[in-house]
Amino acid sequence: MTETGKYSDPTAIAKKIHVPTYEEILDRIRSRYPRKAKTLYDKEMAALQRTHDVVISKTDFVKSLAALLDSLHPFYWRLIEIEFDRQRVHRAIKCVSKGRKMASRLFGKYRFLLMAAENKRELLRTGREARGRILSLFKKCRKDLDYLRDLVVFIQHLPAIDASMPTIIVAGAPSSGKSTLVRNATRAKPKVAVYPFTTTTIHIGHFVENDTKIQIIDTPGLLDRPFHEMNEIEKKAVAALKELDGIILFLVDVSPDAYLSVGRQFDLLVNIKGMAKGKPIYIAINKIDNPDVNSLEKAREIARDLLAKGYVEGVYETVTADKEKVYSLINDLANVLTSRVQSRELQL
Ligand SMILES: Nc1nc2c(ncn2[C@@H]2O[C@H](COP(=O)(O)OP(=O)(O)OP(=O)(O)O)[C@@H](O)[C@H]2O)c(=O)[nH]1
Ligand SMILES: [Mg+2]
Repeated sequence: MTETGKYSDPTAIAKKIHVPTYEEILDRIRSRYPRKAKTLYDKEMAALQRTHDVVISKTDFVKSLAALLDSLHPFYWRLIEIEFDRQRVHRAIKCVSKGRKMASRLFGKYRFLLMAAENKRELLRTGREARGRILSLFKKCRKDLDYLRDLVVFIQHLPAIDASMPTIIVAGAPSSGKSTLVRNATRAKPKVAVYPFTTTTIHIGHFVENDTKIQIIDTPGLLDRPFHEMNEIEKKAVAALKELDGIILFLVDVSPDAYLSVGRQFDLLVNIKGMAKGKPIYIAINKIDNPDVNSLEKAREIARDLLAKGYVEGVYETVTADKEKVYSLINDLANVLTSRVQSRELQL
């Protein structure tokens, strides 16, 4: 199975999924409650049938949601797990699925009991009991429905990555110029600002050149601290660095306004190397149009050393604010990616 086939676009699928609240299910049953029926038996039977039909159709979403969750790329799971508990999600799915199964069973049982009811009182009591028991199955899942509803809305807004497309993941400290690079290399327009932590989520742009199409991922800025100290925004960058296939472009800000010192930016690079699961890393020493001379010298020295040791695959110097320089950098990396894809294909 190809990666594309395996991981279809979850946002598009999630947009077709509607998770009702418990109240919505109740309202729907009430709005369709039979008003006219020839006999009390007909009325009770119709009410039972409607209750059953509505709960089953309103919870039909659980099948497509379970299938969607089963097929999610690990990158998406990692983003989801920043805000949702995976076990809780599975418990919620189970509550609804079990409710559906039990509802059908109760429906069969009470249909028979209604037929067998000997008088008006028994008919009314049996009908009420049947509907009550079916509804209570889903009343129990009330919070689960809310949880799944929030999850589906969250998935609807996830970034639409294509796991099979050659990818450059742009990473670095806050304010190092990541979004400026993505803006200048693609048509994506992530926000750029002088203050740190401008980017709060993953953004995707596409660089297209002749037959080559590359995905460029803008990530939130990272600090050189361990995972358990990171905030939710930083964890989104980690999700991309860990789970997406591709190469990492690490920007080092050598301007006098750099948010982290050069030393700390390279400490961050060591952290990233640990997350990268073997993905090639390229350094781009950035903002050389406005360098702090000491920072620039130090960055060059460390980067050269890392390259010599084979710790990183390449070192560039750039100005992300300069469209032409960005173009030439990305074009170069595009060639790296293309030859990487070709050598993989040869191996297969
Ligand atoms: N001098 C100079 N400034 C730049 C360059 N690239 C970006 N900047 C400036 O650096 C600041 C931060 O740029 P962003 O692109 O928002 O940086 P970022 O890495 O996306 O920042 P976060 O999203 O906060 O992590 C902005 O004021 C940019 O105008 C450059 O090549 N040279
Ligand atoms: Mg940014």
